[in-house]
Amino acid sequence: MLLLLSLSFAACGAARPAESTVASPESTSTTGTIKEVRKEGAVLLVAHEEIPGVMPAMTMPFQVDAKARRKDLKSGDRIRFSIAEREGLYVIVKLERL
Ligand SMILES: [Cu+2]
Repeated sequence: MLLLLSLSFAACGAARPAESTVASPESTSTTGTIKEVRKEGAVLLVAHEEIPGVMPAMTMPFQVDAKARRKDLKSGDRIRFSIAEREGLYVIVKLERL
């Protein structure tokens, strides 16, 4: 029983690192400048810094999770945000204005 338990812990531990490099962008945060606010803040066009291991610096649109949306953003604002991958798209899940 004890052996079985420790085995399953070991398996869990081994699986975790690979998973987190690919799919834990929950903790992947970066900064950027808003270029355009679309759909009342549901979509932001952002010129963002490099996101190490995810993508280089670029300007791209991001969907914003309903919980992270803000009404007070405008083009030119500097933001810090965190992204998570959902169905192949990067979605902003945390957002603050700098
Ligand atoms: Cu990008």
